[in-house]
Amino acid sequence: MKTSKISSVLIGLALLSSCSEKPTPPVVNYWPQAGVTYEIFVQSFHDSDGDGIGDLNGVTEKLDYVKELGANAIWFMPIMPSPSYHKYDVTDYKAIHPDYGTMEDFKNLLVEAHKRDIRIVIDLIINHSGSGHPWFEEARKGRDNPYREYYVWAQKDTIAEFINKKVITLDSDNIRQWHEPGNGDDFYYGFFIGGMPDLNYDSQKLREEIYEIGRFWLEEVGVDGFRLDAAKHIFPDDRPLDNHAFWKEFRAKMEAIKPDVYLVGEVYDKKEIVAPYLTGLPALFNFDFHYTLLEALNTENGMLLPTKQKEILDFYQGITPNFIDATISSNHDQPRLLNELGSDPQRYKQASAILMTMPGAPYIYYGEEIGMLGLKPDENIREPFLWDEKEKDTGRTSRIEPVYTTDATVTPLAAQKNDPESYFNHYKNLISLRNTNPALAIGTLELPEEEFPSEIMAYARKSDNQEIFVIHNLGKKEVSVAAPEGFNQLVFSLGKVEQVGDKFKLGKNSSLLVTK
Ligand SMILES: [Ca+2]
Repeated sequence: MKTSKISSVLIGLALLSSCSEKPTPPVVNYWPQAGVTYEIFVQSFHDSDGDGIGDLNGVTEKLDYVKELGANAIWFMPIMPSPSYHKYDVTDYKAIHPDYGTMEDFKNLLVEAHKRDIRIVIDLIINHSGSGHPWFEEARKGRDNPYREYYVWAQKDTIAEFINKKVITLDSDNIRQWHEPGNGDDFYYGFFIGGMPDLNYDSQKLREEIYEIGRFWLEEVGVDGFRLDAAKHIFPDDRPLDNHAFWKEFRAKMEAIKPDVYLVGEVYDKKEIVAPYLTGLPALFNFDFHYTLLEALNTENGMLLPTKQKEILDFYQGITPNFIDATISSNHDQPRLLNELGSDPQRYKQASAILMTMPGAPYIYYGEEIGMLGLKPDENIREPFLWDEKEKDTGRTSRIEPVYTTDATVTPLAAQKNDPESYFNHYKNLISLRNTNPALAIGTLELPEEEFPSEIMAYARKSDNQEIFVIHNLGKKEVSVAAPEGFNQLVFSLGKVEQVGDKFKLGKNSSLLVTK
């Protein structure tokens, strides 16, 4: 336990018995059920060859860093050939983008990651291809082309009313979903943009191609799993049952190749829409968690998140007991978390303390652990990681010109490592805490029976042999609260915490974890 790290911020916890006599509990790898996954945008992470573009060898050089942070897995945003900087419009499903390196580089990365017990999950974008994919180049040639059925086509007259229909959803602000290919009267369907034509899953031939791509990466290359982009859009919104059935089939095909394959899906919606996908996609991102966390912190509404999270978990449990709740506090599509929290460092630290002490399998978006900044457009929430001061930072990438994360606004990692109060050490301590306390990793979530002031977030985490009670003061003012009887042994604290009699005084955005 991290008693030495927290002693400087703890005042007068005289009645708490000391944790120092106890042996350090073992570090357990709880992935995939409850371990931590680190999301990397390769281009902005670490450059190994001096061309300014982050690359796979650059990631390999930083695997020890990922290990030090305490993450058990990495999710790579797209690494396949694609014309865009973000690479979500794939033109070759069985290759590595040349800017990122070679297939040999990637296989070497896998070997080195696995040596360190780090699993590798890659983005697989199969809702749509890029319009530059050879399948689409062929398909657009005409109705008789053998690849025509890989995409979704409609004769112009039959979709007249849809052509200019304005559709805005949570994950797309596209205003037009039917696009003109430039020849003939047929339009093609592209949910996001014209450059991303949707693949047609009514075509058995297309399905077989996709399963073969899955086999290639799992069997020939050796990845541990996939993050499935836009999983809700395989079929249009009025065909949810076909969507659920497709993912069940996809899972069965992938498990036949690799029984322990990890599949995490992006279904950007509320729990009622998300939950039915659990039968096909055993892990799903919890976007409600992200939004509710922000709302709770920004409105100082203590029980909003635990209540919501309990509701979600109970709802999922009703669908299947075997699911992985992939919790997030930010990702590559959201403004950086520190910006979302009013650039308040203490509130920011508390957000990660909440993420890491709640149930689920938390994801950390690269750079959050050093407090990177960024607002939309998307390029600016995907800025270069700061390894060291600019003059000394040989691995810093330069393909994206930073607007928000610069040496003037964010302390580079090298300096943060030496500061026990830094964001980096805060994240590292929290992950370590989670990986050494089974209640925090795999325990149930229990809401308290006691009433607390409105700005107090309180919950218990309970595993077979351990129970931890968690209290966060989301407010700006000091609040005095009592932990349940018998919970007098300190596990962790953040901010100003003071024990007075049988109560705890918690300062602004401070947190306390106690056990019996
Ligand atoms: Ca490079």
